[in-house]
Amino acid sequence: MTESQSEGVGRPGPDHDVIIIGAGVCGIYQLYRLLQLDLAVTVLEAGDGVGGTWYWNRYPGARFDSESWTYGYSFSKELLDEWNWSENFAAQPETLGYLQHVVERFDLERHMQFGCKVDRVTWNEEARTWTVELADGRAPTCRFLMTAIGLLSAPTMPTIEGVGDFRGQAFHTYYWPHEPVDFSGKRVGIIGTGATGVQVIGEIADKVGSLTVFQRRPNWCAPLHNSKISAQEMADIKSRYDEIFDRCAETPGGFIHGPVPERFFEADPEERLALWEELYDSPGFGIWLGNYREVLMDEEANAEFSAFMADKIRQRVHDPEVAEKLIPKDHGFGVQRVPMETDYYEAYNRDNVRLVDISETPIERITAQGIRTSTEDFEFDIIIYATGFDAITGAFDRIDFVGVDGLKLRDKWRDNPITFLGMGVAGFPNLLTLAGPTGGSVSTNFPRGIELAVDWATDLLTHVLENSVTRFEPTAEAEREWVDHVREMYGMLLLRKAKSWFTGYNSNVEGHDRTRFMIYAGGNPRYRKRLEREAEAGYPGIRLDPAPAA
Ligand code: NA7
Repeated sequence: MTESQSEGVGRPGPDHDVIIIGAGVCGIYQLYRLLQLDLAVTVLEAGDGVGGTWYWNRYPGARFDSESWTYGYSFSKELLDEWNWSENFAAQPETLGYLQHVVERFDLERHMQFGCKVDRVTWNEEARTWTVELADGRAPTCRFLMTAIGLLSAPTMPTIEGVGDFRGQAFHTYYWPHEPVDFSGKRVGIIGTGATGVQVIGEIADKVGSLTVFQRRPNWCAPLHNSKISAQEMADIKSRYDEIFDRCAETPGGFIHGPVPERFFEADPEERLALWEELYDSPGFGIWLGNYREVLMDEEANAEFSAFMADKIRQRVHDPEVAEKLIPKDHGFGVQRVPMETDYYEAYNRDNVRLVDISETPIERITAQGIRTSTEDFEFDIIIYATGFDAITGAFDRIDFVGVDGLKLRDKWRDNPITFLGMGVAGFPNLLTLAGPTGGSVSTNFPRGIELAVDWATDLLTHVLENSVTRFEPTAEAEREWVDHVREMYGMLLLRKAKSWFTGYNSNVEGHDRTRFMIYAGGNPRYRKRLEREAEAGYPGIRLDPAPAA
């Protein structure tokens, strides 16, 4: 261990070699890798426990859309062998349990500090260190700073008048209480029909007294088809892990699902229909990511598949007027994140569930008793805000990043996030933005993406240390090239037009009610090759400075 490991009172140098912000899926693995390098590392986590996304999101129905057995870490064969998933798409408590198990198994918790809300981080040019200011007044320092702060970790409440006036219980889904919420006989209102709202609605419709769904824009949802995993199936999965991870490595999204090799325009209508029926009846994201590639790239192909999905909604929802309201008209299938559902559409066939289309009758305010639209007053016991996140850059914006010469990350990213490979930022030396905007991990099956990012960051740090580099910083030119490439990749997909978190759209955040270039849309394999090329060439996009002569 280096001298700087012990908290540095009276010692030269910073308090830590590395500070990682965040103890979620990404921070846990990064910590594991850095400890192998024998570095002095601490993880600062705002929550009271590990898990990140899976620590916070405890709302009813929260579960994977990734096959569970593609979500676990791949770095340890022993871990893979000993962990049994109970369902093909595990619910939040099981995933949190898995992450807690990993932390315990590899003895990681003693390097973590909880309840640490980071307010500001400041680069000190002379010392070549970062100072990390916490809300509790402490300010540890480090040589290298890594952010593992999540892509959907800055929840946003709707900007509706009167949100604070409601006298009943109210929760944003991200801040769901740790204690069980009693729904029986309760009048519940929910705002938001993204992936989260869709999971909540499917789960609680038969447990509440009444449920009123306030929908601004519907999404294209598809059946999850979750099921239990038997002991025998789990044994089979364990014997195939190499094959499973190889498959994930070759698909654009890091899932087992990748586009079929057949071409949409070469298939006749019967063939298309046969494939689509099969996908509709199959578990997971196959319907989105295992479809003809043209469905996500070509307007005509997309329109035809959207019509197929619209008919499915009409078949499942009994009231034709309600069915029409649930069919998106402003965007085609799959250009926004597809919510995976269990009994979602059937919920609207229940007598205790009502859909309110707030594009027709907007919400005017939240009242002490409930919600007032332009035509009606609703009374509730509980209001659920499933209103989403200031995605990807939001978690960065909530920390004051101050770089070289007082440059603020918030200002640099005001119009669009500018990074090199989604991993670093010019003007912010010795900072690695793991799972940062424009990186590949934010658009993939998350653990598959972050393992790539963490391994790359660890190799870079190893290179830095072996070459006595004390300051590294992406060049502005490398950044420009990367951002151009990111824009070019967006151009290939219809999702570039969508108003969704993929494009950084959020109507509740000033300046974010427009689309931005937020993710790397070129796919996991292409991203991996680009990262490998950079490392093999000795990091030409990053300026590597040795310690200045004394
Ligand atoms: P999303 O997908 O961003 O969905 C947020 C939902 O909330 C969406 O239906 C929004 O409608 C709605 N919303 C947001 N603000 C308002 C206001 N002010 N009034 C009415 N409705 C509003 O977030 P999720 O949490 O569902 O999912 C995020 C990701 O978490 C998901 O993709 C998974 O990867 C996990 P809009 O569509 O903007 O009209």
